Amino acid sequence: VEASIPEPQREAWLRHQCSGFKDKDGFEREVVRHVETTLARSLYNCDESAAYSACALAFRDRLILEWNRTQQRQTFADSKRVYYLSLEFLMGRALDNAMLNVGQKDLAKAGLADLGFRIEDVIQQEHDAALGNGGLGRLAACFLDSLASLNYPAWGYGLRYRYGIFKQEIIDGYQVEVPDYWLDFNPWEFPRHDVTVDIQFYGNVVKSTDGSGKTVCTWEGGETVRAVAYDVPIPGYDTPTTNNLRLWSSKAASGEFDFQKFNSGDYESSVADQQRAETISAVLYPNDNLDRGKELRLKQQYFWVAASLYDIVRRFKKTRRSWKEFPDQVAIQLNDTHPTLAIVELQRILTDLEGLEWDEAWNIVTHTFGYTNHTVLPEALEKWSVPLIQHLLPRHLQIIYDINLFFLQTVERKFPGDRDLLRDVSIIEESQPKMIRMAYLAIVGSHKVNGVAELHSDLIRTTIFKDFVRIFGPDKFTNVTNGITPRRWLHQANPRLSELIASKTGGHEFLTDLTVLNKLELHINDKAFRKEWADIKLANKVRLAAHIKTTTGVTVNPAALFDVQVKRIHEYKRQQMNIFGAIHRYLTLKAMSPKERKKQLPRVSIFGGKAAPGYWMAKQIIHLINSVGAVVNNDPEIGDLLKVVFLEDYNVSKAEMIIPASDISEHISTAGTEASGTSNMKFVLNGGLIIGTCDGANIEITREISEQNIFLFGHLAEEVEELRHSHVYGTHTVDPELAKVFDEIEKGTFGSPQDFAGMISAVREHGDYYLVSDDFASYLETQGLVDEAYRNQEEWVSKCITSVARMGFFSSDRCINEYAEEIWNIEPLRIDRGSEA
Ligand code: 73E
Repeated sequence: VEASIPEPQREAWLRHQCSGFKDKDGFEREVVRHVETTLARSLYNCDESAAYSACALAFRDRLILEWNRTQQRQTFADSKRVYYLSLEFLMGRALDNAMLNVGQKDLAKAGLADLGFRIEDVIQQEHDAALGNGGLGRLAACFLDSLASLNYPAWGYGLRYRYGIFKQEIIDGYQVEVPDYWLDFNPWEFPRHDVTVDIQFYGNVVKSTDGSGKTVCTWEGGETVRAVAYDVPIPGYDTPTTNNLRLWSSKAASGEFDFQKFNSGDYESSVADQQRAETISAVLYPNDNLDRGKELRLKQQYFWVAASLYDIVRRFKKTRRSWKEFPDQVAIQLNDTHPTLAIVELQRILTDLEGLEWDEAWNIVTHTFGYTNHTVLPEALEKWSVPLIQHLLPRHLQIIYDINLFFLQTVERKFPGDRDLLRDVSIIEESQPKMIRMAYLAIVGSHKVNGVAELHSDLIRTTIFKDFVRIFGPDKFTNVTNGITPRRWLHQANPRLSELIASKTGGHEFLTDLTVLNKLELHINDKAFRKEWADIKLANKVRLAAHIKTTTGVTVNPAALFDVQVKRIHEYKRQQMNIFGAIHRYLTLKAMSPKERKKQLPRVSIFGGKAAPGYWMAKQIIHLINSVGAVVNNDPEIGDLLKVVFLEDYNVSKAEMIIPASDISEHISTAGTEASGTSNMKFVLNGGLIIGTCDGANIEITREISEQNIFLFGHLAEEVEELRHSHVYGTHTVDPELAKVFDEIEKGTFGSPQDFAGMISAVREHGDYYLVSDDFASYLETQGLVDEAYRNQEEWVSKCITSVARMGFFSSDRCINEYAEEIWNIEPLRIDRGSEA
């Protein structure tokens, strides 16, 4: 790498090479320098916010040096890279993570203390980077952490939204959305004003013939928008590897204004053009597991995909290799169907712009892409209308039709005369208007398709994609069970537990090899260890209780059983069943004599999660939870026996506080609906047990930790279809215990019954699609078992320790290694430590 600096200048460059801070003194010097110069603040008015900024800048400087070294080394080694395309990266806070990953949190803590700050308070100043909705976006963030920690040459590509997921306020029990403008001060991004790509939209396709008589299609775009790169360094844990997350921001291609319009006095329309361009990357769509088919969303997708591919191709071209080597140098993973246009765009680049023959180009394309499916919910499967694509991307529509034509020809050859099959697997749905089925396009254009947990991968093979298994054979479809990064979800979120584990397993090796946790089972009978384990859980609960008090005003007893359900609000996740269960508990307590009541186990029912702004039923669920809380929490007969709280604005940094404080968490989706779930893994890893259905990764968690340590209930996935059918065509009666709950709601106990009529009628009149009534008895019974088990604290703690010990499989490191081997065919590349380490 050094040899690339010209000889005459090399000595000067090397002599002045930056190296970042080496010790506490150096760190303090950097912080003070940033306060005084970068922030232009005096030391006398340096508040916590300024201390955060300066501390973040000091670490950023360090990261960017390692980032530089990593990028040089990876370019020099010329090895295969993986590109992870995701419309969402739910990163959360970066400072704590950066300090821990470079191994200098203790140093920073001491340094900040010298300067008069508590590190915890400084960390709390940071605004979450919330460029995602839920599990899909957080998975992408965990993957980036693992890719860097395992030294894989990898880049993430996404959009730099000006507004991330909205902030949720609860006002009078209702969700109110507030915009999340997060870019005021973001020390973690580096604008690359020199890295830009002009992206075309609209226009038309012109056909001509080249010198050799071949037909050439040229897309003459109608509108051009400029993509500007912003780079975010991603530090690996305990390694100098620092990968890149490149986020694209949109702006007008013609500079600030259209000067012609501006000079002719047409200020408004020149400003409007600029604003229209900037709108593309303005806001994250706040829908989780729902496709709305909006034109702006399609523009976002193409803008991001086209800029990323241009960048990837540009990097490949610098190696001067032949095109057929492209898949040996580049793997591109599609995080759901959102980036599927990348398949079409690469085919367009190779044929229209680079002059390759169709077949040769298609061979390259299909060997480059892998597609991960994250959901089977029909309302979440993306479809774009043909007229919309025709209007926005006319050349791409032609290419999609050609891809479909060639694909259907191969199907016809394999299954001659099967017209039903052709119709069923066609990328074009013959509806009014015609629709493009993006998942089908993604399957046809990729060499591997994976689901995210075993049950889910089985389901896609046997239901929504079964015809494609017949056509392509079973090997194209595979499973990679999701995982989570133990750095953020154990070491960072639960430092005391992490240290306790380190003390019993012989150091911090479990953070890079999570299977080392199994050593904990050797200490299961160690009294002092068990005591410390229980103390840590209690301390985490005390901290959450304080948060509940300051944010909701409700006093909860840290000795009570903390029952937590935090995730996006969705009918399939069944928060409604949870709150119906809480009402049932309330009614049961009310019906008891005071003497009987005294014997009951106190419980705190904790909810959190955002509803998509247009999701009326989800908002009703939030309102009911808050209304129940208002009654129950103020009932003197009930006292500590039951509290119901809704925590506002659930996000990554709140999760880091809530998850370690849970005794039991709820993962209770209708069987077959939650593809994996990843918070289930986080809760168990933090010494909480779970109550759940046989769905998603719950099944594999059960296999690992054993049935003794999980509370499973409810119908199985294979029973769901028949039950739904019987609701619609048979005689469907509501479970009698659930009927009591409905009666109470309808009596007005929790406010105006009309407010909750939709939730009740969904069960009673509209076929109970999510099987709330069918699973209710089993749910209540299992909650009873939870109470019973919690009474025996010794047993409970044993279950928790055993479960943690057996969670090694669920590291995102294991998961990323599977992708690397089975799908990407890439190898790690170690970066030497710089001179400072
Ligand atoms: O089960 C989760 C899964 O753990 C699934 O619902 C979620 O992905 C997680 C990670 O694999 C998911 N999100 C979406 N689809 N599946 C989605 C769909 C459209 C827009 C935004 C998110």
